[in-house]
Amino acid sequence: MRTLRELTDRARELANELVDSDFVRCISHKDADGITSAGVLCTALYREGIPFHTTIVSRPSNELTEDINQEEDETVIFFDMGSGQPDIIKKIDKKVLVADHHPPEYRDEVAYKHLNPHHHGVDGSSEVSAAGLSYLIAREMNSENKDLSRIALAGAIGDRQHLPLKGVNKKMVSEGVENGVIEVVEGLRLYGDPVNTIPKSTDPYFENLDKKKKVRTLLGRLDIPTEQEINKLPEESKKKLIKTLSLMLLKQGANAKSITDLVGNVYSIKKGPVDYAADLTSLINSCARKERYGMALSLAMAEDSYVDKAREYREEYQKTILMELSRVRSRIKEHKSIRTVEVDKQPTKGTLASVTVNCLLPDKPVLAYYVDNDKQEVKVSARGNEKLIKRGVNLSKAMSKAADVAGGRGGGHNIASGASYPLDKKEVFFKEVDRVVSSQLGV
Ligand SMILES: [Mn+2]
Repeated sequence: MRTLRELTDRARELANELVDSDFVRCISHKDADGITSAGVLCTALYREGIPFHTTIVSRPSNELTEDINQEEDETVIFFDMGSGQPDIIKKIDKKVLVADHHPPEYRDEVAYKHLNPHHHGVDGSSEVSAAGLSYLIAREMNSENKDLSRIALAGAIGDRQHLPLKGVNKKMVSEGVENGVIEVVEGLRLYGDPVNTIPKSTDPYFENLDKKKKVRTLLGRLDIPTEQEINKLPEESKKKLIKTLSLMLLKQGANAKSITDLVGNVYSIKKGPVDYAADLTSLINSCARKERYGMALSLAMAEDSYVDKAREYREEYQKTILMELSRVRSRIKEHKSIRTVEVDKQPTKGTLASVTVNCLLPDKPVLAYYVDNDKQEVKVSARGNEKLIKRGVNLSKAMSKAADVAGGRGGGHNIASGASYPLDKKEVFFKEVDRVVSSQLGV
C-alpha cells in the first residue's frame, strides 16, 4: 500500500515536530471525531511529558487566531479542520500543523505541515477520519501508542466510516486487535440488555418497541432471556431476535440498509473507559451536545470519572428525541418530492430527519426545521439516504439554492445538509427545495 506508506511518512514528520516542542497547543473540532483526535494526541503528549493546552471549537475563527498569536505556544496543531479555512490558518504566526481529512480548499499549503489523506490518494471521507490521522501521528511518536487505536476507532465511528471499515481505519483496528485492546465480533449493533436498549435505540429506531413493557412481552414470546447483554445472548436467542427486529423494521417502512446494518462488526475495547467503541462515541457526543468539552475530552483520554454523568446527558437527549419521533408521523407535511416536519427542540432536528428518512419514510428527503422566534429565523436540517442519492438527489445543492432564494445561508453534503433563513420566507424556502429536488429526480 504505497499511499499508506506516504501518509505514515508524513505523519512521522508531524510527530517529530511535536516531540521536539516544549509546548503544544491543540485545536480540534467539537464532534466525536475531533474530540477523540485531541484525546489520542493529548495522551501521547502526556506520555512523552510534553505540556499541552487543548481547545475544542466548532470552526477556526479570527478570534481564535488572535488568542493563539498572543500566547507563547511553540507548536499549534489543528485536527478535523483547517483544510477549508486557509485564510484564517494563514494568520497564525506560529509553527502550524494541520491534520484534517476534509478535501483541501487551498492551492498552496498555508500551514507549516499538512497531513491530509487527499494529498496521498487516500479517501478522507471513507477510509480515515481525523482520529485515524491523530493515531498515525501518535504511533510515530512512540510505538507504545498503538493502544490508542481503541480511542481513534470511536472517532471513525462518529464520522460513520465503520459500515464497513476500510483502508487506514481497517489497518488501525487490526493493530488494536494485535495489541489486545480491540476485539471484533459479529453481532447486533445494539449495546446493553434488550429491555433497556431497544426502546431507546435510534440507530435503528423501532417504532413499535418504544416501551420496556412491549420489549419484555416480545422477549417472553420468543423465550429470550431479558437480563443478559444483547451480544452475550445464546446464539439461538440472538438469531431469533435479529430475525424479529429485522421484520419489524421492514414493516414500519425502514430502508434496506438500516435493516442490514442491524447486524455487523461490534468492537469491544479494553482498558476503558467503557466496553464498546460505539458506546464511547455516543457518550462523547452526549457531552459535546451539552458543550461539556472537558468531560468529553477526559472520556477520549480513557478517563472513567465522567462516564455516569455522560450517561445521564445521553438519557436526557434520548428522551427528547424519542418524544419528537413518537409524533413525527402525525406532524409531517407531504410535498411533491420532500417531507417537512417542525421540531420543538432545535438540537434534535438533524437526528430526527435522519431517523425518519432511514427508518420510517425512506422514499423522499426529510427536512426537519426549528423556528427560532427570537431571531425570526428558521433553521433546517435535511437528510437523504443512499438510495435517494443514487436517484440523483443532492441536498447540498437544493438547500443552498433555496437559501439563496429565501435570503439565507445553506449547504453541506449531498446526503446531509443544513440551512437558516428569515422566518417570513418559511414556505418559499420549502417550495424551492421541493422544486429543485423534483428536478433532480426528474419528476
Ligand atoms: Mn471528522
